Amino acid sequence: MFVDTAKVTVQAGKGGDGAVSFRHEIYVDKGGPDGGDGGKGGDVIFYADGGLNTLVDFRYKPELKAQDGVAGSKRKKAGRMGESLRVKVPVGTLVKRQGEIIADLTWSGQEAVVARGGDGGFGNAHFKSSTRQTPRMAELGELGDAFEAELELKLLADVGLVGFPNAGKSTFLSVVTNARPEIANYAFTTLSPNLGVADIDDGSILIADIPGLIEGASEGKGLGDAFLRHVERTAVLLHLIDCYSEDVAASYTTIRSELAKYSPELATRPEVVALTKCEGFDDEMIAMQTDALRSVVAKGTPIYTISAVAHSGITDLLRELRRIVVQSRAKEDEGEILEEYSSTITLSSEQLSEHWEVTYDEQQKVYHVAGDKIEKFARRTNYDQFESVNRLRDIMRRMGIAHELSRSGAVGESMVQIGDSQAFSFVEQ
Ligand SMILES: Nc1nc2c(ncn2[C@@H]2O[C@H](COP(=O)(O)OP(=O)(O)OP(=O)(O)O)[C@@H](O)[C@H]2O)c(=O)[nH]1
Ligand SMILES: [Mg+2]
Repeated sequence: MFVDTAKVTVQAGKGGDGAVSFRHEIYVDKGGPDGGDGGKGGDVIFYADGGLNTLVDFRYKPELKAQDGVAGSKRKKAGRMGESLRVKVPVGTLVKRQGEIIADLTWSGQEAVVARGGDGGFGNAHFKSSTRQTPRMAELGELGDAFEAELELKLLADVGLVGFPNAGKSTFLSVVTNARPEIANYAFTTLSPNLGVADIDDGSILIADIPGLIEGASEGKGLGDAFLRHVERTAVLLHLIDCYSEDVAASYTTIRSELAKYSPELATRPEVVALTKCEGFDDEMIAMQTDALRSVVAKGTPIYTISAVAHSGITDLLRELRRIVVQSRAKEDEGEILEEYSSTITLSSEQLSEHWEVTYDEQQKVYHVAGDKIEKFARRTNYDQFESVNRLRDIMRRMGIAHELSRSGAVGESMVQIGDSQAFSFVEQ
């Protein structure tokens, strides 16, 4: 099992501002208010896609931004909604916000809104009442959610490379994938597992390269067999056998027996065998080595001859590996489908608390009001419009906040600040 991580900034769209406008009609001096509402900002939506298998793409697009909503306009015309940004992520991606899981995308097609677009502001058409015939105020659109999302993906390799040290495992990985493992002409060059994605035809497979095994690995010889856990859930094992080896049959059977000692189940995994470093051998020699192998591998196990250096035999081998991977994953899916559908998205929905609190800052001489709901109203207030600020004062009155401010000593010209919004006088001056 490997863990891939990435950090991306997600930014949902801002809501469009509401409009202030009045109907123009012939013979009517001043028509009623007809300013439309702003459109909602676009969401940032992640959806799981079975065709992706790493988060590597996110290293190159660290900022994911949805479109802003458009402001409302006259004749009660609502602003267009901002377009949501849909982002493809691999199946199995966890999305965290400050360490807390907000989405867990476990099946292909599943989606989660990870950042919500801001609501659009109401236009002045909304604020007409019997006492207010010509409202010269409109709400501002709200800012969209923005935060740094931590993505985490536990990777299951599709193909595990097994073989003696120096067999050419890391070289193979470096030739067929984007991975750049260390390669050298001595045993135990690889000390910890490497992972790479190989593209083949219209798909890709994830290949894990682990340190070489030797006889007695199961008793801790060499680097031991503990690294086999990294290939335990692969769909297929690729045995790489050095064509220069004097006894290829023994090379194969030694590795097989170490696998069986580690886990009898692993020993039943589909296998493909490949003779490596073949570019320097003639056909006769290759046929001899292949025959020797044929006598020990299970019937039906394909044997390939490849050269990583000369890039020969590679495509056919990858195709065969992919065929086995697709086949075996399809079988697994059938077994796991019920479990998958019972998974939940833990994205918390917006629930604003009505609760508020008033505090007085002696130094700044400002009354601070904190509370989810009132802060939301404050964020939507356009402080340049006195009517908008008056509406905010109204809301404070209805919520009992104004009463509390008076009790705490606020007078008409006292300054009040709600959340991080702009400060304003308690009573219109
Ligand atoms: N001639 C030839 N040499 C190769 C080929 N593939 C790998 N080698 C050489 O074989 C040596 C070992 O290669 P590695 O890829 O490091 O082998 P490994 O199996 O990863 O070895 P460990 O990490 O020690 O288990 C290096 O010197 C490679 O250059 C090949 O196709 N042809
Ligand atoms: Mg290696």
